Amino acid sequence: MTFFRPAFRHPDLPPNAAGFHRRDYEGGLSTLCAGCGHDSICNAIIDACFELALPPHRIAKLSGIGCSSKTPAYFLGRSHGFNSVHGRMPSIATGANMANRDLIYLGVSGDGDTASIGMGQFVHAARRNLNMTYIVMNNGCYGLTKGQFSATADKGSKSKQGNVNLLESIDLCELAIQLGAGFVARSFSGDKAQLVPLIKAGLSHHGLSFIDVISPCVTFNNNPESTKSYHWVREHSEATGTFDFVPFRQTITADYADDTVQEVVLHDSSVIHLHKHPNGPDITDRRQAIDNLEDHKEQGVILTGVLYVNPDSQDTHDILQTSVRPLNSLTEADLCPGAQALEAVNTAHR
Ligand SMILES: Cc1ncc(C[n+]2csc(CCOP(=O)(O)OP(=O)(O)O)c2C)c(N)n1
Ligand code: SF4
Repeated sequence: MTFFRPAFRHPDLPPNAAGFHRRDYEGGLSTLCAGCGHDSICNAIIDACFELALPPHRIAKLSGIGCSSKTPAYFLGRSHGFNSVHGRMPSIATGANMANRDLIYLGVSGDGDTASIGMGQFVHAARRNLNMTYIVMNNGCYGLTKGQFSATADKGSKSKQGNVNLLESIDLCELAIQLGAGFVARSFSGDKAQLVPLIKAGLSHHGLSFIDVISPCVTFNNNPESTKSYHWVREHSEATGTFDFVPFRQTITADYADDTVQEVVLHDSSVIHLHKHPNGPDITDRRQAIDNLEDHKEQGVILTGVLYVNPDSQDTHDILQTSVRPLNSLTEADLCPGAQALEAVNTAHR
């Protein structure tokens, strides 16, 4: 069930560069458990889209099934939306993206929705470097079906009932980097200062922007022995560095010491500034990004921030040279170019 917000808005609140107010990016009132990390991620999505001044009608939000996949009801109420079958969000996003590359695609999913039933779908979205932002609200359990361990639950972590997870966990960020996603990041739902610029950078990136957000399930998995709890993440996380995202419209005025800042220019000329530790790994190097994740894992530390960016990322459209125009705008003349063109194609294959 979705509850609607009252239409009232404070008259003095400033609009963004496109003339929209924050209210234009909100959705219905949340019905998730009070304190659920997923609600904080929804607020970060609203802030990111408002600050980037994205026209709401240009965004398509997609999801699967789960508490996390219910959340598109709580943000971007004026955008297009599609709530798909469990684990199938990437296929729907792929089809929509192929039919119309003009929309901005934002997929949200859970760790069950992506790493269990939807794994076969996720890996292909990553390897095709589909042009979309893909957010996983990762609580290490199936919240909607009462807290069973998911495939991202760390080995040895404990559920609220005291059960120990005996199986290895899947690191979705490492997998996304290996498979070809152009932008990969990890954050924590309780860290809005990091999460909002990460989502903004993801939305500005050309190709698959995968953002794994640790998002505690307060009802079934928020005990101190769960590695996806508020307590654990606050005690055991380390950021790749402080991070700024500068959209291409803004003049870059910051002046940083060269040896501690890594600058990455994205496809649309937006810039990521990573204030990293001196001699820290290069986030544009796939191999170093994976090693960095593994090194931190060995020390029992969750690495957050931008983990990998490919500034020369080529998305599915670039690779397959798909139609530049939305398919529904193609005419019969575009689709049926005539006998001469057919003859030329046939000759080319003889
Ligand atoms: C085909 C199918 N199998 C199983 C289910 C039952 N089911 C609903 S949500 C869910 C898991 C959700 O977990 P996750 O994606 O991590 O989201 P969360 O609720 O934790 O946010 C399952 C197994 C279903 N709806 N459809
Ligand atoms: S069951 Fe867990 S994941 Fe679902 S709404 Fe409640 S706290 Fe959030």
